[in-house]
Amino acid sequence: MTDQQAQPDQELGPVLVVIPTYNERDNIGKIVKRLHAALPKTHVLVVDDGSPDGTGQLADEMAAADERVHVLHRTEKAGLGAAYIAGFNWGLERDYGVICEMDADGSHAPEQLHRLLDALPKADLVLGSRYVPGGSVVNWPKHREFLSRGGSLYSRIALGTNLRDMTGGYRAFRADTLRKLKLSTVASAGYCFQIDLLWRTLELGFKVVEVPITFQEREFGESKMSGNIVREALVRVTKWGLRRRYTQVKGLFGAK
Ligand SMILES: Nc1nc2c(ncn2[C@@H]2O[C@H](COP(=O)(O)OP(=O)(O)O)[C@@H](O)[C@H]2O)c(=O)[nH]1
Ligand SMILES: [Mg+2]
Repeated sequence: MTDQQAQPDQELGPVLVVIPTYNERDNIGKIVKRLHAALPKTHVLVVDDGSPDGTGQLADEMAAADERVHVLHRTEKAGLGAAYIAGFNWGLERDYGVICEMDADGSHAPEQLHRLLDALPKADLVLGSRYVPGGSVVNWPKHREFLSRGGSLYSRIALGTNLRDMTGGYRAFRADTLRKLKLSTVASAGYCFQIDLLWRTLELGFKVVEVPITFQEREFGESKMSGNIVREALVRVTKWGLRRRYTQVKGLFGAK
């Protein structure tokens, strides 16, 4: 199937891709252009946290010239998680049937979005996965890959799932899945936001499917990844894991 054909519109409704940005002026134009070359009907929502480099203004210019592009301006850098929640809520207030996550920096190839969308009719959430057969990481420093693989492995064991890439940010949700996740109670900010949403989805019994993607490290601009983001994930995942074990043990002894 070609990229142009891959549109689940008829089945699931129009597709919105939410792209959070902080200082992505050199990237945002390119990524939206590539997305529309691959999947012309897709709408984009850029969620910009007042980027000092003028990403927000550039996005406004793009939106003025193209009705498929929308922009949500937020006043200060409040983390990836908060930006996505605001973007999801914007999409859920409109008639999108599918809402996707994608980084602005080119790490997630728009040409591969159809892989996620093609799998969505048989799933409630599709994860673009670096760590299933066919998936890969290109140009990432070894320590980043180690951290990412380690984070997924730890989450997999703590939360008892068989998913390989739990921290990735290339995803396609059915809007109906997102509606059930109680987004207003999500407090995770960084990487942990991805694990948090996934864990909520699994706990509700939704079907999650992984499809292979090629993750490419950014060429322009800087990563916003930090030690705090890693610590937040470690603490929260451990807490969810312990709670899960506690519930299991309680169940074994028939306690209420
Ligand atoms: N709106 C917003 N976007 C952010 C924030 N932090 C990161 N992003 C965006 O989230 C995406 C992934 O961030 P990035 O720094 O590339 O993280 P990395 O890929 O893990 O190194 C990029 O599009 C960033 O511009 C934030 O605080 N607010
Ligand atoms: Mg990146």
